[in-house]
Amino acid sequence: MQEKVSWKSAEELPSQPELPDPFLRPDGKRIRDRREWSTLRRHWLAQVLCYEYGELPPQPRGVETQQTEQTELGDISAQRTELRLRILTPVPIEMRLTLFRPRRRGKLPVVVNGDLCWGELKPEIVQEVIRRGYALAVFDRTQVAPDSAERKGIYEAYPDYEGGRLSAWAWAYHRVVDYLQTQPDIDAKRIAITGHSRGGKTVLLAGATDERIALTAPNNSGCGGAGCYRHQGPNSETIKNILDVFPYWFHPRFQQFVGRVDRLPFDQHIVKALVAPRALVSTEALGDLWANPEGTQMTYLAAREVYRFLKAEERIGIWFREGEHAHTLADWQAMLDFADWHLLGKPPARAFNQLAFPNLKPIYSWRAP
Ligand code: GTR
Repeated sequence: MQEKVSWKSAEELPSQPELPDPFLRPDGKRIRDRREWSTLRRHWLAQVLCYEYGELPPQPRGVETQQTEQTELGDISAQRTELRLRILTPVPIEMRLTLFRPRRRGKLPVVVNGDLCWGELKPEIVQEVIRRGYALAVFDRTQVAPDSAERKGIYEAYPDYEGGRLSAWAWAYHRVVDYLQTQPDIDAKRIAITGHSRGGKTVLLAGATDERIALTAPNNSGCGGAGCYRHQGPNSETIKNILDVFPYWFHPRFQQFVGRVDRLPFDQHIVKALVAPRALVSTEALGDLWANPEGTQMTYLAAREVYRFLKAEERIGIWFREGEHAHTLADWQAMLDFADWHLLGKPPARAFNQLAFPNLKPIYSWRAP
């Protein structure tokens, strides 16, 4: 059940220059017992949706599918299926989905990516996912809501809908999960989602809001994603920067935190903590300063306190590479190593707790109880 927030304006909210303590209940007491987390999690979820992204659209009546084409990919021993999803909202929404399945026995773990709006995935990425035994579902999130202020798609289905594009796109991921769960050859307990940049922000939100997702992997997601608002590394994107250009990605209520980030009741470490104890890895690029790699390390360390509290410390990871803003094969390989470890039970192929900024001081004084 979704909690309702009687929201306050930024002036009424207390100033919190430190990262807010995720273990602090609204009544001012800190939780001590793991069993108390699920109630507190619901509180944080409601806060995050209320002040930042807006609620996700309502559940549709269902999702219908139509298969349009099937091809054998002999070279990589896989099958490619083209589908059309028809999402049964008051005005139905059509979305294209491409599903690659490796030719293997048994139920398949699957990776979902909604960035088809930027073009097909490179063949070497598809090949790598397949080679490791995962199915791959690729779709275009902008078919649910365009990446502009235009109120098309979901906004025609629900004309009063107030959530921003990130919420609408996260909802699109959930509809792909609805479909995958009906597929007998897909392992519904091993669904991973990944996306880049604005697609990475989407993925973090989608993972935070749907417990059917086993692994959440935002790439270079920065501001509005895995980056911290209260710690901005050099030349990183601020709330003002992002809202000047992309106000429609967020709920209009977020605007009031421009220049008043200390009034925001949470920060992005809490969005990460909503995923806990499910697996979460963010892949980052050291040359992508706009996406705030320093601030992403900050949210990793802070959210790890929640994972530690839930006895799942290893299930949150971070991985940095050299280079610029992109979703490279190296990022996919890091994500797949994390998936092999946490979804398939293989020994970890690399470390996911290595800090790029070992001297960065935490901007919070609390720790896991
Ligand atoms: C930028 C935006 C970033 C990031 C990026 C992208 O213009 O400021 O937050 O989302 O676009 O999606 O590539």
